[in-house]
Amino acid sequence: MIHIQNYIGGHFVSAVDEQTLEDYNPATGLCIATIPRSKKGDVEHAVNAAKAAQQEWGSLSILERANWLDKIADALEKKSELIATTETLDTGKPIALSRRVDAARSVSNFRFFADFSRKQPELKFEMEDAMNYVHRSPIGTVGLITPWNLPLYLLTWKVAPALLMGNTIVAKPSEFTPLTANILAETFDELSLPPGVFNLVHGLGHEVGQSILEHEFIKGISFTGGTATGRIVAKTAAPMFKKLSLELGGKNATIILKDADLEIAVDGAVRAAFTNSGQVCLCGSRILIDESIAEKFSKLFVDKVNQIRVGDPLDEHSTMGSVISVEHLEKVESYIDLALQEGGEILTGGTRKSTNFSGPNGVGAFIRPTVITGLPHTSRCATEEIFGPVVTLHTFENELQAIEMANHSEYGLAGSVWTQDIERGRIFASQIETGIVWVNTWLHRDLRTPFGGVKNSGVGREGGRWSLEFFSEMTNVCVKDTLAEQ
Ligand code: TXE
Repeated sequence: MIHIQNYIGGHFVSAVDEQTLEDYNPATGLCIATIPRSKKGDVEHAVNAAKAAQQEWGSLSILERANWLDKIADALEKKSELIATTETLDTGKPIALSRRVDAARSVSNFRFFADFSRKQPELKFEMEDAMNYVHRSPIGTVGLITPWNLPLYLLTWKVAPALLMGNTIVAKPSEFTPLTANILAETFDELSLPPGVFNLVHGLGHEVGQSILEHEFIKGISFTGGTATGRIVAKTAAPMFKKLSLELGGKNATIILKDADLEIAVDGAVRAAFTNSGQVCLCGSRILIDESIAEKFSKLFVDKVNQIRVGDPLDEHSTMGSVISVEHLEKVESYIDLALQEGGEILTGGTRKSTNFSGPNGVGAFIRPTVITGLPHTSRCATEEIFGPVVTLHTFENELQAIEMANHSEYGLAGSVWTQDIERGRIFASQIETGIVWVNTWLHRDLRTPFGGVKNSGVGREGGRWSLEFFSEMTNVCVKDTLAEQ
């Protein structure tokens, strides 16, 4: 059992009122850590530390800060195995996934933004008799609030550009997954990042999270989490004219066109459906299939799903671990029960009760990957975000209907299209109302591209220059060429 502390002003400290929360390993049900149950007073301390550090950090050149990002990347890379193991203990995700995705991407987030910043041309616009220079400066102190599905991956996705652009930070990870954020704070401490540049406060969303949103000195909020919470964030921060970036939920369609290479499409659809037990906002949780190939695709898909090894997350051969908590598992199971009430048919998987499955060691939040068919694409299971290893299959008669079905969603984050005619795929993809569409692939990421959603999936984009723009303020300096008049 480890006792995590906040990291404020370069010191590890308890919450002001010494209150704590317990952190559990969802695969074993055991308490593995305690964290501070921070509140408003802790946020005040963190903001004061950030204020004190702002001038010095903000006055460094972007190249000096880029060098800092490289140093952080190097230090995190040396801790990759520790990060992967810790992430697996905190989330229940398979160790192979923690290594390949969470630990690796936490390093590349810092390295990418360091390199990317060195290639940015000076932003200027020439007139006949004047030159406009666009100057970027820090926002100041920013609040970064992150979820439990990809804890360090998503925290570093925000921390790297925020630091690069000269901001100071008050960060709050999910209370379900505090451990790797603590490793990040330890790394900053070891590197002697100037005290107050990065501050980490742990605790409950509606307590310390809300206090971050409400603090007048925090000038920008970058939030990733559920749509419902996103509404609270927007309602609190918008009237204070804070800069706001919201990456919220999704209900993404995987669309199988009739000329798809079935082997490739099945592989891709299974990855998109069940990676991280379906707990990725980009997961393909509804699969739309051309009716002419539906029977063949469904059989191949179910056979592939049945090869998924739900096991001990620390076992390198496990391809699926537990979900984040028993409470979340019960929410997922409630949708499986609802699907049956709505007339759906389970092709494989089901609740723990119906499959008599309780996981590799008889405890923990484990459930088999579940495939449901026979539901209309307008059903609750096909339109609400379940955020677990559950997908629904639907058929369409033609591409127009497929686009209508794909766009029949309050969400608009991502999607994927599978076809052997890539030009047709690209044109088809451009009609899907989301922020991201992959053609013949999924979660293939170029960090320079804009990342984010529309509708209830969020507001704004991060990634590449969009992150640099979000985490800075621009001043346009227009210089008149007085000689031009003579
Ligand atoms: O997100 P929450 P959770 C979806 C998914 C999941 C649902 C809830 O549907 O079931 O969101 O997941 C903090 N003021 N996604 O619980 O509740 C909270 O402490 C300030 C999609 O993780 O939104 C945590 O740090 N902060 C998502 C963060 O917000 C508040 C990934 C996210 O918590 C707060 C994860 C408040 N009032 C879940 N209330 C994605 N898009 O990737 C909570 N928080």
